[in-house]
Amino acid sequence: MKILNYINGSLVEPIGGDWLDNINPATGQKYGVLPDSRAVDIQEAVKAASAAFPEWSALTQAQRSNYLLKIADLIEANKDRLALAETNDNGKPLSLSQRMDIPRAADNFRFYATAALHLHSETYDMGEAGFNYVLNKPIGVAGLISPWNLPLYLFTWKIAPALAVGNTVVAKPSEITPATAFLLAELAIEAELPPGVLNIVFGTGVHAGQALVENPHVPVISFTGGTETGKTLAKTAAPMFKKLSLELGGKNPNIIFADCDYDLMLKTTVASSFTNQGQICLCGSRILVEKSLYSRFLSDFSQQVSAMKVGDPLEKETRVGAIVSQAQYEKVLKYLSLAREEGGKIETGGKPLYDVNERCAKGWFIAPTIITGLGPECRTNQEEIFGPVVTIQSFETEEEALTLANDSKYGLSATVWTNDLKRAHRVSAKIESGIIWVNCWLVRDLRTPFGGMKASGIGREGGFEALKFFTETRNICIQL
Ligand code: TXE
Repeated sequence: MKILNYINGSLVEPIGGDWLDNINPATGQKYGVLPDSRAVDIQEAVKAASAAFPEWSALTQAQRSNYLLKIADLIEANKDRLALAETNDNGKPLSLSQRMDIPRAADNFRFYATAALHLHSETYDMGEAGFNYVLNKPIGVAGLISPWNLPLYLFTWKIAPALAVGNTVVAKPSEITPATAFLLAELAIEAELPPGVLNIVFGTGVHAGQALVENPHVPVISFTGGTETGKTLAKTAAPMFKKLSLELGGKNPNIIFADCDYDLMLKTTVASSFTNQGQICLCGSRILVEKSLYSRFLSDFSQQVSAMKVGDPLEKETRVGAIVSQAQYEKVLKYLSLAREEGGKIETGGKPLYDVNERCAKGWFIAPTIITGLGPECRTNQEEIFGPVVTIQSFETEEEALTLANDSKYGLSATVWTNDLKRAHRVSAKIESGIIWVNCWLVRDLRTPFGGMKASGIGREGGFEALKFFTETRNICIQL
């Protein structure tokens, strides 16, 4: 697959003629190329987006929404092609791409196309003094940067709200998983989206990403990725007074009380620990179990995890696919060595797998891993590993559970398992996370605000928050 930039409605090569290899992590083999775009490519895209902004922002909300609904329909009509591209790029099981990533990409466009029709404003009658009203207007060119773990899902989650309320867009997907973004560009052309409204530029963070963030004609930036990268990005954007949303890493607690619905908890905990090879910022990587339940849980959980099929992402029985890149693979293996050095006990997994099948002989696979015997202060429990690795710690009291849960620089999501209604509310309100699931995981309602606290980022995506993020308000006061 030769991926091209999508600028001003056309598919074009990088101006400087630099290319990157696109690698399939399941086979470890190159299967395409993508532009290694530089500032000059970003400038062309920003120019096109700026030129398209007046007309796009002047359309009625219904006219813009119709374009987004068309794209949603095209995503659904091309779901098999998109799911295969997602899996070839990311290494996740094809069944997961089909079940989660691609349907959610269509939902993102459909949700924001319709939500934007209901974005309300405010007016206040001040009697003699006159009246106040608030105008929500699009900002201009939105710079959107997305990561490799849920490529099309997170890419469209930024593009849809930004376009819906009238901004034009320059979007840069992760260079590690570019394929579905390229297919989305082809669908935008098929939807006859006016040239320059959406521009997709491929390349690395240090070149294309950095150029987008520092471009003076891009007043709003939405980023999802690593916390360290978020810091770099904020350093560039802050002195330019850009509007900034940062969705960063997480090290999420999964708190299990003894009175939980055990079978539901066990089944869901396997999923919340290892879905997408544990490469979802919402995975529950720190499992905290009430002492009285610890031995039973450890035995049952270990047994279920060691039975998970780690395999070729194209095979339908596969539950755990390939790690997204050689760099991420080596990063996770380094953390497994660190866990051993810190005194951790590997209950299951803890090693790379080489004998997946012939096609995947050179792919990057790691057995889902459970580690016990580590305290909250160690690096294994403090740092985001972002792979198929969880630790288990036990607690005796609710206060101890909360202390362990909040002992993290991150604050993205948390899961609480209990059938005690009062405790569910009490504990949830004290957890320092932006998203809390009780007796479930990854149950998402697109109307809700999504985001973390502490080192997990700033700002909120999702729901009307995302639409408001991509607008700026004018408060107009009129004396009668
Ligand atoms: O993210 P990066 P990576 C975590 C996870 C992972 C770590 C790094 O722990 O191991 O982040 O992952 C672009 N200016 N998460 O390397 O580097 C880059 O090209 C502008 C959690 O994928 O943050 C890519 O498009 N852009 C996260 C995007 O930023 C820059 C999901 C993300 O890349 C840039 C993924 C720069 N200076 C990883 N440097 C989550 N919260 O879901 C890089 N980029």
